[in-house]
Amino acid sequence: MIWGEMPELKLFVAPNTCARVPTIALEEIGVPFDTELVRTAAGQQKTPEYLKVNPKGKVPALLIDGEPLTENVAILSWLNATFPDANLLPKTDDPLEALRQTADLAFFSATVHPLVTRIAMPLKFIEDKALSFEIVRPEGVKAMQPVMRMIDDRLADGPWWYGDTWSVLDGYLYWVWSRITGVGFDGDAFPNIQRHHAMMNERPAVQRAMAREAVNVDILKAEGHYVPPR
Ligand SMILES: N[C@@H](CCC(=O)N[C@@H](CS)C(=O)NCC(=O)O)C(=O)O
Repeated sequence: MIWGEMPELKLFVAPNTCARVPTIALEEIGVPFDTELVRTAAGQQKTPEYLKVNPKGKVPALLIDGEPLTENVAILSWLNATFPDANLLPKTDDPLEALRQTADLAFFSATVHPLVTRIAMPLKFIEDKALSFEIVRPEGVKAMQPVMRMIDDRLADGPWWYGDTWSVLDGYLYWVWSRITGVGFDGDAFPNIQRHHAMMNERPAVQRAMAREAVNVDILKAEGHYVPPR
């Protein structure tokens, strides 16, 4: 990437996945970018071709002028550093404060996301379908309660993760909440997160990100590769 020039950006995505978070971030920035659908239900993320992009076989991956960057924490941090005017994270000159923002991203990636997987994709942990829904999912729901309690309490002080200031952490929470409530997580005890979700749905960038996702859902449905949340 030549400094000062607009990089060419391509994001590898799949519907309902955490690739929604950088999609929202890119839409908030307003920079031109392409998305490439990865057919995860057909195992495309494990093909030699895709493993060259992300050897971990996961979405998202961002190609920056053809060079891959993986992991939401890194992708979102790079987008924030490259497009500072978009305020994906609150501006700060304090290195400790900047690391606290990294800690917040890592919290969603390393603590919250694995619990989402237990709730939304329990079959990843145990082959027996009945047991996965009877044991893995309820354990995930139980472990998620204090996490959502903490987030709901935090949102009592302001509509967004950082109070009055929207940030990409709100995009992360948006994806988490859609994913778990989409498979029956009871959100009644978390009114601040529900309000947060409704406010996110009003944001034009979120609507554009969801419209991009809907196009990919239609493609997968037409190909017979779409697995709806269940
Ligand atoms: N730590 C990674 C997690 C990526 C991840 O788990 N992606 C999931 C979708 S949410 C995926 O690609 N799953 C496909 C698979 O595991 O085969 C990140 O934050 O980018």
